[in-house]
Amino acid sequence: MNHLDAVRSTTFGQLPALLLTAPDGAQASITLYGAHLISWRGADGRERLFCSAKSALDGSKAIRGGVPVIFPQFAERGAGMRHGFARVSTWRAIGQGVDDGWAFATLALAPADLAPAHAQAWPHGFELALRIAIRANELTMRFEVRNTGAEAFPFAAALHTYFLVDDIASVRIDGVETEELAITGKFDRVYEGVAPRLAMVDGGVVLTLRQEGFADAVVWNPGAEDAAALADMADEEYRRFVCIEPALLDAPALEPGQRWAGKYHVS
Ligand code: TA6
Repeated sequence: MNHLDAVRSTTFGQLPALLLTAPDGAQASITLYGAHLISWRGADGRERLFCSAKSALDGSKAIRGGVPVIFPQFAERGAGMRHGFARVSTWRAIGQGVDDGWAFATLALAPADLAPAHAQAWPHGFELALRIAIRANELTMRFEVRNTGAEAFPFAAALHTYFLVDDIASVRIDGVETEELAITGKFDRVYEGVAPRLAMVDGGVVLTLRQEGFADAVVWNPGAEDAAALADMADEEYRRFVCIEPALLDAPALEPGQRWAGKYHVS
């Protein structure tokens, strides 16, 4: 494969997107809207990310599935918009290519990229960079936050990953609790200070999840009732995913000129 074919411009729904293809055949799609990793297939050809059949794919609402980037606020833990503006802003592609067999793309977001209402509501100087790379059956994401302004700002960050599973009833998660965790209904829990290595077991598939810089993790599945109440999720779709999210929920304020970076590796 020609390296020029490693990253192609495409569309996902109505959204401009990048299609990454590693030399070994691993593939990923990333929309500029949200810098949202929407599909990831390892070299084994298996899709690993869930995306709802009812998700908006036109930029009118955050995508329901894939890996929403949560910044600068997690959920309703703050006075700003729920889960922050990063997932509903259009990022810029600033780098792409192949490095040591990894196909990668880097996307960036700064205040000038924001809708005026978002920039007004969060008036800080910042630069975000998200680098997504794939090779074989591995995915890495590196999320960097830089304070380019004159004042410190508090922030939270998360990669709200929706893993595609065969059946939520048979999923087991290792590393968040003292015993293996099974999801038997609606589940929404924040784990502060988690082990840097977690595992998700779904039938015969074991995904190893490693995080660095992200001190916390969140596990979520809406269960039948909450899923039915979500306009952008089909009633039975809650069976097909679990969100396991590397997160940083109580970071110290980022001082002017400082940067924070979190890494996530799935294999
Ligand atoms: O990460 C878990 C969570 O905060 C849940 O409480 C749940 O509602 C989910 O995120 C989805 O949030 P959203 O704003 O995308 O509907």
